[in-house]
Amino acid sequence: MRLLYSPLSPFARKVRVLAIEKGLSDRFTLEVVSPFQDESLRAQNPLCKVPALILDDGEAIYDSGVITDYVDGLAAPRLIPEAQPDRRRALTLEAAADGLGDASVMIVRERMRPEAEHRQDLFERQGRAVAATLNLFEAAVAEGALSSDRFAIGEIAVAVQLDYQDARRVSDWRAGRPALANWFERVSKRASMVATSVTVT
Ligand SMILES: N[C@@H](CCC(=O)N[C@@H](CS)C(=O)NCC(=O)O)C(=O)O
Repeated sequence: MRLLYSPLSPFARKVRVLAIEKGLSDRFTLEVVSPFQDESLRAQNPLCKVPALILDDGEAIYDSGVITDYVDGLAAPRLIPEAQPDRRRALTLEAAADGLGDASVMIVRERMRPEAEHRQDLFERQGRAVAATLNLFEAAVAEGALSSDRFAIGEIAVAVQLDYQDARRVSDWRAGRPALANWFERVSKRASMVATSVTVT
């Protein structure tokens, strides 16, 4: 299988971390693609986004949630719970984390535009989404919904997005969120997180 990814994409990193946690990383060849520069990606994913996974028979699957679902089904241990209510809770956590990523990518792209053209309404609306999801994660740590005892789909999705906040300096997310900061400090030391981390200079 070929995983088309960009090193900084938190969505692609979610897939890579899950594959490492499951001991499946040697089943993939990794191919770096620049979604904003390489239009050839559109032949595999009409949205021209990473990640995209190309199966051995050439079938392309996306987006990251579909890929993690497929990869999780390849081998035990299951990192996406199969039984309710754990399944919907884990997938809702993943959806919140992915939404944090979408809002953050919008902010980062907007910042790259000339300052005079910056859309303050975009910063405000997406900034509210970022702050509210981070607050939800702070509460989730306190309630045990974000666990230190397991590193399953919800935890993986949140961890990669928190690191993206740092990499792209999206927000000062640790301020006022001590439980989340402590939780991240612990999970970011996992081999899967270290192996996939990228420093932006
Ligand atoms: N919902 C998608 C989001 C993927 C995504 O937004 N990827 C970004 C990179 S971080 C991308 O490829 N963006 C290109 C674009 O928006 O045109 C997923 O979970 O896979």
